[in-house]
Amino acid sequence: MKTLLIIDVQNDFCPRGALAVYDGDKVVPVINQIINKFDLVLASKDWHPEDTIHFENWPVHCVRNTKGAEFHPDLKVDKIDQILLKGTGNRNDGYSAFEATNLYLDKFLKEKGINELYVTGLATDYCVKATAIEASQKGFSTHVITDAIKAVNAQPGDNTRALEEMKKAGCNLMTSKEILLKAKNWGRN
Ligand code: VGL
Ligand code: ZN
Repeated sequence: MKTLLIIDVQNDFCPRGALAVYDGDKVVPVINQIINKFDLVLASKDWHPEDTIHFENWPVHCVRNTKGAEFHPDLKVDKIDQILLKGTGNRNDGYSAFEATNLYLDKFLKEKGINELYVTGLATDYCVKATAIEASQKGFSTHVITDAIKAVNAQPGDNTRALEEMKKAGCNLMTSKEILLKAKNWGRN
């Protein structure tokens, strides 16, 4: 089963959001263009309580049940099979989608016999990186779609370093164009 993982494409990470990622919204049309090629689509949400140690390091963002925590309005949400809520506790960051608390992601994927993941979303240097590296470490063949991710870049160079770290961890970096070409052999278009 070809599985797409969409990380945190939420209002607060898009322009005018509380923790806006530069050009964060630009991932939306790219994800929308490939979303139909996958058999299973999982999308995570950063889903924080109002009070969490996470907000010692970040502006308040993606508080559960707020507008900022909703998916970007243009994301094709009707194609999402399962939502993963993460960062839901008061005492952890919950950067990786494997830390989702509404579903045990590792077990969920293994029970379905899924061993390959395609990762997209926000942000490259935090939740995308944490999820992709953990996926690779857990034995999933992990592809990161480089034109479907954007970085916070709190420090210059964070984007480049994140891509390097993911590669080092065994993740395969590819583009949405390559997905569209590959998908022709997946027996569905
Ligand atoms: C994220 C910073 C704080 C992310 C979440 O989704 O990458 N970054 N919380
Ligand atoms: Zn967060």
